[in-house]
Amino acid sequence: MELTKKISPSFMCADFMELQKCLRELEESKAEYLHIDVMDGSFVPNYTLGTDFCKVLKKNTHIPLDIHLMIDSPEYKLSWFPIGEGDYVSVHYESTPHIHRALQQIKSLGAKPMVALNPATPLSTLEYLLDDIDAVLLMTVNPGFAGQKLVEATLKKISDLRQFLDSRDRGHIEIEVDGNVSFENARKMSDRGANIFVAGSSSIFSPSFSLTEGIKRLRRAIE
Ligand code: S6P
Ligand code: MG
Repeated sequence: MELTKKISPSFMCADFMELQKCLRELEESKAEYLHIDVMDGSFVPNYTLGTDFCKVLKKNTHIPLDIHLMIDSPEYKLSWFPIGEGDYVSVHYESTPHIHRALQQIKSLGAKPMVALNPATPLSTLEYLLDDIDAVLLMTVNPGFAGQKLVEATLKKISDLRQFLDSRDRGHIEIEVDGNVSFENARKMSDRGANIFVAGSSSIFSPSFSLTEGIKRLRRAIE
């Protein structure tokens, strides 16, 4: 099954003094999602965007949100977010003993559940979750910061995941990649079966060209 290739710009990489301009440019460039990184200083060693930021975005754009929760025990906090039909919400397998419950709650809020895996977390963790997810987010760096270098072993993990899903008759489950998705790495990731690309400081958010140009270049790399 050929899945549509989509781009999800990472808002933690945007110029915070120019957010409105950035949003309009992403709308015009037809970005498919807005990737919002939420960190709690515990599951990952950093703080970033939060519930109020998501609410403002939700009110001001029609682009669906792609909320990446890097927080402990997300199942207790999902109702704090403005999520609904068309949005993706990802929760980390490593962040809770109740991953199944968290995914079910995302579904009950009307959004699409996605499970996220750190670079070293094996694919076997997905075996009993396949009926509960629309996508898998593969971290291709360790979560917590933008601007990191690719963990090379995750390239093979993308092909392994595609095969894992296809061999279990789950060709419809999407694969999102997040971390150092440069133009060059994006091509390799696309060839291996990824179809949602989190675009950050290593691709579209650059001082050398506009966001519009960045999205064009990234589309050329993944098609
Ligand atoms: C990292 C976070 C990511 C980053 C993105 C940055 O913990 O989940 O979504 O924002 O990876 O992109 P780049 O190109 O700077 O690695
Ligand atoms: Mg992310």
